[in-house]
Amino acid sequence: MSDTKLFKTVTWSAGPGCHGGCGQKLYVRDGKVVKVEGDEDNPFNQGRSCPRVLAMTQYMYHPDRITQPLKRVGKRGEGKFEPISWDEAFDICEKKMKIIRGEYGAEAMIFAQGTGRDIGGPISFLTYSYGSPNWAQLGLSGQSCYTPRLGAMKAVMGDFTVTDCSQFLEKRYEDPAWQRPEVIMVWGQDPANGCPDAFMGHWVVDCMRMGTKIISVDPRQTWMTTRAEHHLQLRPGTDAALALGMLNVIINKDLYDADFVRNWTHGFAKLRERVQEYPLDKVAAITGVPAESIEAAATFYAKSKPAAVHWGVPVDMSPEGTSVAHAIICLWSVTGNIDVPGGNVIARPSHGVSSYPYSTEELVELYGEELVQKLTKKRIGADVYPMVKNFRGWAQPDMAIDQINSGKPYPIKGAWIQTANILGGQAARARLHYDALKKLDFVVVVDLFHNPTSMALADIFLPAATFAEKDSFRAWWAPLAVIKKRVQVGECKSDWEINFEMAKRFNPEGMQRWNSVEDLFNERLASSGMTFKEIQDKGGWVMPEEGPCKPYLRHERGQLRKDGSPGFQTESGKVELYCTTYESWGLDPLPHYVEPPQSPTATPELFAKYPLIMITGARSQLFFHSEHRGIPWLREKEPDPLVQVHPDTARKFNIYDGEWIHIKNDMGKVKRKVKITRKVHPENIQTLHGWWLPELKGPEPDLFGVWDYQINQLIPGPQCSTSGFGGGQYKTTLVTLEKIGNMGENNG
Ligand SMILES: Nc1nc2c(c(=O)[nH]1)N[C@H]1C(S)=C(S)[C@@H](COP(=O)(O)OP(=O)(O)OC[C@H]3O[C@@H](n4cnc5c(=O)[nH]c(N)nc54)[C@H](O)[C@@H]3O)O[C@H]1N2
Ligand SMILES: Nc1nc2c(c(=O)[nH]1)N[C@H]1C(S)=C(S)[C@@H](COP(=O)(O)OP(=O)(O)OC[C@H]3O[C@@H](n4cnc5c(=O)[nH]c(N)nc54)[C@H](O)[C@@H]3O)O[C@H]1N2
Ligand SMILES: [Mo]
Repeated sequence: MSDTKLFKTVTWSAGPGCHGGCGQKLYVRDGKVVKVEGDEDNPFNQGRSCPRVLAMTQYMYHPDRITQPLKRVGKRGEGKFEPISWDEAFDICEKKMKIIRGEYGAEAMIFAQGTGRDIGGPISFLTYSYGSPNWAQLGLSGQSCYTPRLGAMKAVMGDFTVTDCSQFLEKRYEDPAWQRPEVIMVWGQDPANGCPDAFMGHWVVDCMRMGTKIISVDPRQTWMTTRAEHHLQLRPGTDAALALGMLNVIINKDLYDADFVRNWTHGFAKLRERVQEYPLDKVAAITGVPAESIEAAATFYAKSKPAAVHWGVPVDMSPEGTSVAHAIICLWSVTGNIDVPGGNVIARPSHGVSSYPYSTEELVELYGEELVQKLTKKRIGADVYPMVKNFRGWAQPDMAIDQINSGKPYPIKGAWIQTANILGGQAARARLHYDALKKLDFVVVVDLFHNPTSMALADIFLPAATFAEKDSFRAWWAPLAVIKKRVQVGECKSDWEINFEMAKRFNPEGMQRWNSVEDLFNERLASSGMTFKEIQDKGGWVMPEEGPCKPYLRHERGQLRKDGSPGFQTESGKVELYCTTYESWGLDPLPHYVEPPQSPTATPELFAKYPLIMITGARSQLFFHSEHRGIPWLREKEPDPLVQVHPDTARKFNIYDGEWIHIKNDMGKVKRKVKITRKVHPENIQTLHGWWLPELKGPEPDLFGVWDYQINQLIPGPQCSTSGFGGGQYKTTLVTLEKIGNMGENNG
């Protein structure tokens, strides 16, 4: 392979489709990537890759990949598209979107993204350049992914934290400043499968190898739970009750860190009062976890030093997700595990660079108070929900789709959909989204492959680049890294390039500041003191330097607050167990439990009809949400959409392993193949979301089989959280199982 060149870069986004920032080595021959391997020199992944990265060559050069801009020529949904040039595509988008802006105002365009890949930067840039307030993760009911946890952390402690697996230190586990967590409480997460939120799941496994013990909070059995010291197998959606029960034990048995509580927290007495409402017998009845197990796990967590909590998206998807997150924050706060080595360490983006403006505060830094205030006035949901107004500059997704339907208080006429498969995996109430989005005047989809969303809705399809084909940067959380373009596939362009060009057309005056995308990168990288090129020359990534972006004990050293005094970045300077920010937003200032909207006790009649609680979307390493079903190396490992059913439940429903059945509720029915397993509780079933079959017909009515296999047709809405963020019902929907009857070849 003498003519093969090796390049290093960092993954993020298209390809593996991930939150991670793994260093990868690309082997390039004749302008094509022929192999990808993990970069052992990169401190993030230390040489490791996931199956989806290893299948990159099949992804990049897939025969179905769209490599030229497309224009719809038949009726919408008919599947007739014709290739056009980029100039023509940009011209059409400009013209149509200017008509909408002229007739209805910029707010009539909604800019929809999916999960946090490398998209927050480019899509917010385009949304704000166009002048719309409506940037949204459209369809993600309750914005139930990380936002509730982030909002809660910001309100309660002024900063975000993550489990400390030494990821902020270049020498990693070898660095003497780091200490191994004695315990990691893995709460509603399956780290090794998902690697969510810029955290590499195998770091937990590394710690386990070195001796870390696990407490696992999960309604299922997983690789992690079977290796845990304590497995709390709770009823889905009852996490707040469990956390409050654990706090009850820790506070009443004096297992908390009295010094930390005295010096650094606010409202402990009120929290103590609140947890008295959650005695263990009551909590056991709610959660289904025996009182002795809760007491033992709480005691074990509190007595282990240092200890960390590592949490996942079920926290957000619990009813009142922001309150669940608050309760868990109280756990790590009263035990004094904040920003200590091996605890929940404060996570600031490396070098203060924002590659993805999470919070309103960051938007203000990028776009100025005036613009952000002006847009907030019209943002969907900002007048109703405190978190939408104050924490994150996203439109409230459940209200957004209802507004697209009703046209009130103002009409929505167009959608720019970039990195989101709304109909194929993101949206709860999938049918409602289909009906509503069909009514729009103009829809652009920016993606790499056709999917049910693009097939049903796109007027223009713009082909996006994978990570190997683009320049970008990331600082979520460490290291600060640049992604460097190595190859070109067809005419594909990066999301940054596409949005930069469109932004020029919508805001030519504002765009005079930058001649190129790289100019814009350099401006955003300015706080690092380095340019894109300079970071590239240093090898592509740099670790945090001494200061607010590097651990430990920054609250003691006065590195967190803008005024330079010791403490946390909150009103009181303390961790607000009693949260005055929540109070000022009209929310309960103390954590509390709310029963899921559908449940055996909340809706007994519904439960009589639909006696199983359906958990959806426990992640698989093979697929990222609705992606990768067409990648041979990945699909062959899991060819069919499965539903996990306990043997007792299978007996009750008279179904056998491998049988095709319907999962059903009042919203519809969806096909699944039965996988009998003790990994689920007899009262629950679990199935992966995001299923559509790229090998089936695309044009309507088929849409790649989405109406047969898309589980989100059964997920109800709207969300159920008073803050506006949290409470999508993806893990707590009531369903039943039904035999399909004579289905020919599908019937096993
Ligand atoms: N039932 C159920 N549904 C769920 C969940 C669940 O647990 N259960 N989880 C929810 C959660 S947490 C989330 S975050 C959402 C995620 O929902 P989405 O983010 O919409 O998920 P994907 O299905 O991966 O769709 C992303 C689309 O973007 C394309 N894409 C990937 N990378 C790029 C890129 O770099 N540029 C461009 N332009 N396109 C790209 C992909 O090809 C794909 O079509 O799903 C939610 N849906
Ligand atoms: N390979 C791959 N990686 C991914 C994704 C992907 O699609 N594929 N998606 C990415 C995205 S956007 C996200 S948000 C993350 C999500 O990843 P995680 O945060 O890990 O979330 P899940 O995989 O949905 O669920 C994790 C565990 O929580 C359990 N669980 C289900 N319901 C409950 C509940 O009510 N309470 C508790 N305590 N536990 C519950 C499930 O059984 C499961 O084992 O993964 C990211 N990483
Ligand atoms: Mo997510």
